[in-house]
Amino acid sequence: MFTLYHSYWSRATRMLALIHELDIRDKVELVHVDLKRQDGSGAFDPRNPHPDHKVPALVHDGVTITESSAIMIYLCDLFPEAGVGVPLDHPDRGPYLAWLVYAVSVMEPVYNHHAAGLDHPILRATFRGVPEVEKRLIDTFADGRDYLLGDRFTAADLMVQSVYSWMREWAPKDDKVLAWIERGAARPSFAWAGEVDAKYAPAMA
Ligand SMILES: N[C@@H](CCC(=O)N[C@@H](CS)C(=O)NCC(=O)O)C(=O)O
Repeated sequence: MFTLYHSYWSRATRMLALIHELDIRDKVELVHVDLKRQDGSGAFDPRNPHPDHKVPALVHDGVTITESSAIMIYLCDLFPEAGVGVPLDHPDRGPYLAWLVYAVSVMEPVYNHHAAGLDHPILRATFRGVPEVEKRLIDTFADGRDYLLGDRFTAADLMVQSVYSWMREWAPKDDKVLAWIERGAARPSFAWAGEVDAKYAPAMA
């Protein structure tokens, strides 16, 4: 059995979408936890097994797994029949892993630095910046492909697109990249994740 610790409008939203894509909603218990949010609201939730009190966290047979990319790779490998992951022996396995890791280890820091107004030679040397992220996406879609790896949707699309879910205005102003983001947002998994979040989110004024 799997337990997913999530919280509304967070990095766990992409994990909700993933379990819909994998068609394993009946195998995953969802536990909504409170979080300390950047607006000062919320608090650490003692039920959350994440060592830093963050989400997402997945517990599988008593083992806690953290980090969005790790959880995505783990679940996609366990449920290959859904076709959302890329198998070990497939030539796309390397690029698939690269996008999943690039999203959280480069894109998120780059946009966080951008949001915080931080620009420093060490940060640029380590992560590069927004222009490099944008160029990578624009170059990838320049050949007219529908998804990061070609003609089929994978968890890599879900992960990379999720970076723009809460920073949509920062998506590259490129028609092909924007069409790819729209394609992802039109998936039933995206709508379902939004519905789950809406059940817990405070009422909008
Ligand atoms: N690298 C982690 C980041 C997780 C993360 O920062 N989650 C945020 C929610 S978007 C959180 O739980 N924040 C609560 C806190 O910082 O205490 C991942 O991708 O899983």
